[in-house]
Amino acid sequence: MTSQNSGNRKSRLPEAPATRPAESLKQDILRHVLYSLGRDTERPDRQTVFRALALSLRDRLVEKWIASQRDIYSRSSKRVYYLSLEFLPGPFLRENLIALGLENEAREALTDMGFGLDDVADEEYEPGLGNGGLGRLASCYLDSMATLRLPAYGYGIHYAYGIFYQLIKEGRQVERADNWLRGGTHWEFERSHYVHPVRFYGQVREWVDEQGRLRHSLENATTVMAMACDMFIPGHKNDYVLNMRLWAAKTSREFEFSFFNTGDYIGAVEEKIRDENISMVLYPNDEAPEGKELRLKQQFFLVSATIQDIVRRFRKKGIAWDQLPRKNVIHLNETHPAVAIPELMRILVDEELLTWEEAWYICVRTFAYTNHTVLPEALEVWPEDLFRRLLPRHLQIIHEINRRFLHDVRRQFPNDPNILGRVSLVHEGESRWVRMSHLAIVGSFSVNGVSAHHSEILKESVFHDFYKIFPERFNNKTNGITPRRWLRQCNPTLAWLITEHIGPEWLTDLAQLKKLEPYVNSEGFHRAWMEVRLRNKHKLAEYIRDKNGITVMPESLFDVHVKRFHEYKRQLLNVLHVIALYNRIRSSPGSVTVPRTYIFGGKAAPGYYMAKHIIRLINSVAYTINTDPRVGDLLKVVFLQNYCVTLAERIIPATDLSEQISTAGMEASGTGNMKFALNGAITIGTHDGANIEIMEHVGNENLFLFGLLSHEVNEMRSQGYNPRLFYERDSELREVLDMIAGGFFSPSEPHLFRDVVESLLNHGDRYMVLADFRSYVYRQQDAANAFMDQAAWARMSMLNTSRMGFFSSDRAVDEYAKDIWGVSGV
Ligand code: TH1
Repeated sequence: MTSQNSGNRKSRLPEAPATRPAESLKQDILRHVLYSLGRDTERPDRQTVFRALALSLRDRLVEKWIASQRDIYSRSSKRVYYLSLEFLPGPFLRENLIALGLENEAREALTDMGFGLDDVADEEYEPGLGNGGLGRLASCYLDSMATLRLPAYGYGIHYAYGIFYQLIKEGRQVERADNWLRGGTHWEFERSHYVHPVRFYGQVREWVDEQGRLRHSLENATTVMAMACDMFIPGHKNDYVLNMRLWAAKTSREFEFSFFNTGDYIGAVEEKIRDENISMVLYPNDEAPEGKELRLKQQFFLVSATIQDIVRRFRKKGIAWDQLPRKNVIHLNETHPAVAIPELMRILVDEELLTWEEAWYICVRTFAYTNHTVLPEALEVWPEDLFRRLLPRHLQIIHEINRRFLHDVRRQFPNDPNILGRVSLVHEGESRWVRMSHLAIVGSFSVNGVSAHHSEILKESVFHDFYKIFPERFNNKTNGITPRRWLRQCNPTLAWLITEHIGPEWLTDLAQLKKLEPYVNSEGFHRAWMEVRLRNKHKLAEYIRDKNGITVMPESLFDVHVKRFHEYKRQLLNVLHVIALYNRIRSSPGSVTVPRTYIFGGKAAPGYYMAKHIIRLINSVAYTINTDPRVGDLLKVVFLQNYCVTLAERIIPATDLSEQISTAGMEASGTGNMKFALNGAITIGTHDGANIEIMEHVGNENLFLFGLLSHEVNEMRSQGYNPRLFYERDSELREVLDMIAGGFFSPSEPHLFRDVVESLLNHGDRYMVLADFRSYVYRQQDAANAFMDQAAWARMSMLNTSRMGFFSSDRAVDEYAKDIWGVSGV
């Protein structure tokens, strides 16, 4: 490494040899096969070649990362710290090749060695360190932060086991541990010398120091070490690389020899193992906190290690603490890392001896918070007792924040005494709970929602009191997705067709897709567009035949519903319609003219009974329909197991109709909706989350919206929603529900799905499935009619793609950078 160049943006670390890039890449691969992996270069297997290629790319990434860090340092830029309990990066190989501009070189190098790039890329097993949209959003944002050259860092947890691997066995979801590290790690650097202590439990000692100050310290704490594991996120062809630092828990007890001296050697080792459990597994609950002690430990573990890193970098500058917010912003992805607020207070007050007022002034200018959900059961709360036991000093600090906050609120709203109970950071009832969203709002200078509609709901209902108190904090940042992964990488032929017509600038300026619009009237472009789409559908059909043994027609309408299973996402509404179509085919052959392939995918939280039951229902319906000879090619239903980023990349480019049918007011944004539309699928969806903005951009005539609006949902509920009325009035719906309840799809266990119907008819149908059924059926008929006119459908498809520019994560991150973070590219 050449140090005389440090700080110079143009500085490159060791010059690459003057050979052809493909040749030098091949030499690197062979070197890694031999020296890093210890294998014979004569006949490496595919997995070995994949790993050697990954290591060769890591070499290039780390060089660029060091140079990027020097740039940030020398410019003394304000830094962004993005804290998230989840990241879902997906497979790295193709993404990194594209970003580094080495795709063709890799293809050539591998061909030389007798391998195909596609086969080698298929060897990669993705890190599933997130549940769904929230974690994937964090990864799209890192990609954009790197492409925009922002001085940013992602911080998360290095779970040894990510989201479970889902198997479907006899129609049921079965969970298997996801041992993503079993093949070794080829993308990251484990920094075993680089550890921070994290302290839990213990008691708070209050004492008075020589200057007469009241001091607080933690005694008898348990210490666990956090070890950094770094992964590199390159910007798109800009030589800039960011770091995603994931913390792995390591025991500190090696240093405690006394432990071993007691003679209980095995006991001591067991304790060591227990410490390392903290980062063992990702909690598999999407939008439903489990309230387990280990989860709170994980949150604090991430926060404590990260804040130590931030403070260490800040101290190196040697400037006053009140400059912290000018030089740093800490972004909280949901409330999961919100304990960062009392942790920074603790460091400033207890360790740096700032006054409370000074410390609070700094905190509130340093943190920003994104809310991702309004589901009441997803709002995170912790039992106060648990908090006190695990983080006694932090609870004291939260109480003091609350005391001062409520004091101010009382003065601001002297005539509304009830507001105090509503906004308190601690819910006081039979039991006491710490409300993490209230903590996050009170401790941040910015609170944003993730779509225009969602941000309005925050202001008008969920956080209305806070909006009255801090109106200036609330803002919207509509989610976005990275076009590098979600078009260029997952749909290379469509990307190529686009680039051929409008050039490659869309990759970093997605609004350029608008330039495609003149071509929607060109017959040649039409044909090429539909050929690419059909080829993608052929590939997916092959995959389905391989994995599920089901033959589907590539020419049929591919109707796709892939996302986490949750009742509010209403996979159940979809399957009710599938059954209605099935009944039409049986009762009046000829009435259904558009052949359809239904594709479902998604995981249910292992403890979420109804979500798992709906997966089982879909598989039972699929079996009945796929084996009924009267149906033939008109209808096929497929459940693809283990939906993940890798699988999404296969499915999305082959989709005609994208199902985004959550109950209005419940999906904060959705990001799958954007991925499908960007790839030319047409949306059938509700007036919810980002669907509304997608409609505004692509045009109402280019998607199919249906169903109640969110205020209608609220009105219907408050007037006393009676789902039975819909059942009684709609004979087609009645037949469908009676079949499910009567065991039509579960002949050997006739009562199996009765509770699904019960939840709709007798338990209030919380998600308004029956209220929206009829308008969904009509809209589905519109979609089928539209599909019959293939030229018109192609036009809609092209217009969707060309008008999706707004939904780039580059646009979203640029808004965060300008409006919230106050940073610009280096
Ligand atoms: C999701 C939201 O459901 C989705 O609408 C949104 O597009 C996405 O976040 C990104 O903004 C959420 N995922 C989680 C996961 C947990 C807790 C809350 C949410 S909200 C664990």
